[in-house]
This record gives sequence, C-alpha cells and structure tokens, in this order.
Amino acid sequence: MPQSTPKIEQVDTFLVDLPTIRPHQLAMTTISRQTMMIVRIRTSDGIVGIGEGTTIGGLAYGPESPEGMKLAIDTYFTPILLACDPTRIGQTMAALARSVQGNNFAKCAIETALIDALGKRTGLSASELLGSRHHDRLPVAWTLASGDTATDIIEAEDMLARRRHNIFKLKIGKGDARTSIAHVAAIKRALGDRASVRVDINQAWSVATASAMLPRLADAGVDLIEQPVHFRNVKGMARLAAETHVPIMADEALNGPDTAFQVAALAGADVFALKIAQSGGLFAGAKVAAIAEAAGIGLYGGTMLEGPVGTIASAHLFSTFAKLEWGTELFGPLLLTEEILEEPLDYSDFTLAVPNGPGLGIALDENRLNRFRRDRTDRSVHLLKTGS
Ligand code: MUC
Ligand code: MG
Repeated sequence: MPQSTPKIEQVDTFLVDLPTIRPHQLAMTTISRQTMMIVRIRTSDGIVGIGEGTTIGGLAYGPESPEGMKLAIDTYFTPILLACDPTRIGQTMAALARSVQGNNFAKCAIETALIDALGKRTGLSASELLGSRHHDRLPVAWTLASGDTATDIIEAEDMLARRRHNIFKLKIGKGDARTSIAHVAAIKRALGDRASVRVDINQAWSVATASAMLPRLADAGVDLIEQPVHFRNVKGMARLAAETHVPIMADEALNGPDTAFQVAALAGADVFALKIAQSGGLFAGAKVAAIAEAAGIGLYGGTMLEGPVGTIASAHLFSTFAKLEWGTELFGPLLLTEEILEEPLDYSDFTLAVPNGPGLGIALDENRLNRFRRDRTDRSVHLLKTGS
C-alpha cells in the first residue's frame, strides 16, 4: 500500500545556555558560556529531527545570534516549513532560500533537523544521506585560548598525555602582534614535534602587519595560519598566501559556495576551514568542499564551537570527504561543563568517532537539557528573586 507523504507538524525552538570549562579568548571577544539554539522538527509520521545553531559571543563573531535565529525560525521559517515535504530536503531548503536572505546559521540548523529526521525515517545515518563516509573517526584539534602562555602549555601537555589532542590552534588576534608571536614560539618550543601548532588571527591584522609577522610565525614552527586579515580582503589573503610557504587558511571569508568560489578564483587560501553553519547548511558545505577539491585547496573541518548536535552534524559531513588533509577542530562539546547527550561522544586516540545510528545517531538527554533551557520556569523564578 503506498504510504502518504509525511508533513511537518511542528517546529520547536529553544535556547540552551551552557558554561565553558574556562574563559575562551578570541580576537573579538572572550566567552565563558555558549548559547545553543536547538530546533526540533516533528513530522506527521511521529519522527523528530534535531538541529543546532550556535554562534561565538552572541553577535561578536558574525551577523547571526542564537536569539536572532530563534526569532527568524519562529516568525519566518516555520510558516514556510509547515507547507513543505520533509522528505524533500533540497526542495524545502530552496523554498526557504526564496523567502529568506542570508541567515545561514538558522538555515543550517533547519537542514540538520531535516537530515536527522530523514535518517531516522529511512534507517540511514546522516553521512550516508550526504554521500557515504570515508572515515569513521576524525582527528580533532584543541584550541589553546586561556590568554596565558604557561596555562596553555599545561593544558596542551594534559591533552597529549590523555591522547585527546595533538593538534593545537592558538588564538592570537588579541593584543600586540609581537607579543603574540613570542607566545606562539614558547608553546611550540615546549611541545616540539609532539604536536602540530597552528594560529588563528580572526581577521585582526592588517595586510602590512600580517606580511611582517608571517615569517616570524614560520620561524616559530607554525603549520597553518588562519584568517589573518578582514574577511572581505581576499586579495590581501592572496598576497599573503603568495608570500609565505606556511599555508594560509580561510575561515570567516567563507560564507557558502559563492564566497568559496571567489576565494578559490583569487587564490586567497591554501586551505578552507569549512563550517556547516557559515556555509548555510550541510549540502552547501559539500559544495564548498567540491570547490576546494577542484581548486586544489586543502580541507579542514571547522567549528563555531557548537554543542554536540552541531558538532556531530559537522562530523557526518566531514566524514564524507575523501581527503581531510588538515583534520578537524570538532571539540566544541569538550569546552562545555555539561553533558547533554544520553550517551557521551567518543573522543579518544586524538580523534572523534562518527556515530553509526540513523540520522545524526545521537539523542539529547531531556532532563539535563531542561536544566539549562533559558525558558525553564524555575530559572525565571530564580532570576526574578535574585534580579540577575
Ligand atoms: C574560529 O574562528 O575558528 C573555532 C575554534 C575556536 O576556538 O574558535 C572557533 C572559531
Ligand atoms: Mg577561525
């Protein structure tokens, strides 16, 4: 008997605030908590798909915030979604694209939930729906961003000893560039060949400063230099990439296939830090990867410091890339103090395991999640009482 097409019955969004294990210092902000916008899409055949939209420091990093994503989905996405066929993800995302400009992070959260739902319906994992995987485990970098050299070295030694990470990214966009180089050199000296050390400037330098600092970073033993200049300055990136033998990686410059094509066409990067949210979704992320591959640009699996839902969605996509030369930085859940999954993710042997179950292959622990929901009733009472 032919089965009727399921419908989207409900789109539910809520915010979850989770503290970080320590302050995380970037060029534009220092974060001590992450806010996840979680979306749940319920379909008429009883399936619930989950997605996540997370930013760094509210609006400090880019033009979307978790609160803004919730508003956009509740107000503008949901009426469109309620008229869509959830089994036709491409068609549904095209319907959204016709009525919603930008909002890449919110679109990614919705697409993640649709892929999770389709996987649960068909019994296939998200990676199979995305083209099937090349890898079951992905190398995972850790970001040293305490703001203090000695603390960062202790942290890195601990990660090496526990075989959790042997790739370290240092956030060096804040403060004086020369002091930053001394910080990088001290960490690399301490770790030697036991670890790969990379830096992320988060757009903080001018081309002139970057041009002066790049040879010093090379001398310090840095393996990869991420987004040294403003995201729009692709020609500046191209100049720097031509000047140095240390690979230059684009991050903020990539906002989906169009910008990826521009960066590739102008030779603005040797490596792409591919992020599903910045790309506007997983299928858009796959297109960014195809552009990189065609242009001979290396791939690195980036993060917006998402919690477990966004992290695992990213892992499924990255697992489908034949060549993931630079590994990933899918450590977001490890930066949070709280576990919100029924079964914790498997981070071991310097890698993250890509789950095997249908869809994303993870389940949220509702009790734990409820404790950190911003709209939870006992929290509102607490806030009223304390006035905080
Ligand atoms: C970024 O710019 O790459 C990724 C890792 C991290 O520590 O911050 C993010 C953002
Ligand atoms: Mg970056």
